[in-house]
Amino acid sequence: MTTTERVGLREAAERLGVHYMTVYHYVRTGRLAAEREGATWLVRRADLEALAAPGARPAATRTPRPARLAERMVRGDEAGAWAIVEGAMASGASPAAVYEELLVPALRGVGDRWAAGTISVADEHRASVVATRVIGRMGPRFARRGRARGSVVLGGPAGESHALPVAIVADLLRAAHLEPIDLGANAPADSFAETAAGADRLVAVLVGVTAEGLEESVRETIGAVARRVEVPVLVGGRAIRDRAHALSLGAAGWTGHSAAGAVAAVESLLA
Ligand code: B12
Repeated sequence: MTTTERVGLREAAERLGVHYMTVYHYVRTGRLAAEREGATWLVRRADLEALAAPGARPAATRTPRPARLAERMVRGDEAGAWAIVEGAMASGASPAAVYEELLVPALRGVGDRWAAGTISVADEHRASVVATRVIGRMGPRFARRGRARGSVVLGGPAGESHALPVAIVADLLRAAHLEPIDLGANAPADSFAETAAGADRLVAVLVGVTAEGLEESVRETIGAVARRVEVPVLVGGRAIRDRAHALSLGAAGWTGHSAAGAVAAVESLLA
């Protein structure tokens, strides 16, 4: 058997000298990496050996949660990813902390691994799908009762394919008792303008830019909105270097590089 060969959970339990349910728990909580084939979980021999090594079990427990989540995401293991998120919430993490301290670092870790060439674009896509499903399940937890303090139109401009940062900011805006109108990624300039023109009690339009080289698209978006409504258009996201960069594109302000910063920027308009 080579280190890349895989075994089922019963055999894994025998090799570790623990009960089947213990191994199952290791898999569900992300301590032991596993892949699902139909109804069967398969564990790589190398992962099993690492867990069986003297002193390895406490060390495996110490693997940071974002890294474990990233691993689940790259393997396309939605149930395993959700188990890690649930585990974090069971330990007291708020939905916002799940995004800021777990999901966002995990996504950034996936990007670093892609940039380092250790995972492929296919893995990145697989991870994105799992992240999308996790965000879908998290969404209702951000809902607030009562009338929102105003609405915010947000999205990625034409040419931008990163929708996850937009969805994350939308949920955090909802948690701050604002109504997000999320256009997702690759939204045409006219769609921003049309949606803003029809929005009730609009506070701001947010344009989130993750991919580099979309300056012209951002300028067009801001111009299209300005022709229809008088509302501040704020620009942010990892591809916008600083406030000067945002202002050079015609924005009224910069939302920074964190989702919390984006929410704070809208809050400051309300204040
Ligand atoms: C998932 C992903 C994808 C997915 C997107 C799927 C989806 N449905 O969203 C896919 C596979 C499609 C993709 C495609 C590409 N990607 Co990509 N992708 C990522 C990855 C791994 C995660 C993105 C993410 O969601 N991050 C988590 C978010 C939440 O973190 P964040 O970006 O820091 O976001 C915060 C800020 O934006 C902030 N914020 C502040 N103000 C505001 C305001 C608003 C309105 C918003 C929305 C956000 C915001 O809030 C966010 C939350 O904290 C990143 C790695 C990374 N470091 O993020 C690479 C990354 C962004 N991708 C990258 C690249 C190069 C690409 C591609 C060009 C090539 C490729 N890798 O396939 C293409 C096409 C890009 C294009 N033209 O749009 C680079 C970008 C580098 C650059 N110089 O442009 C990164 C950084 C990977 C890397 N390390 O090199 N990607």
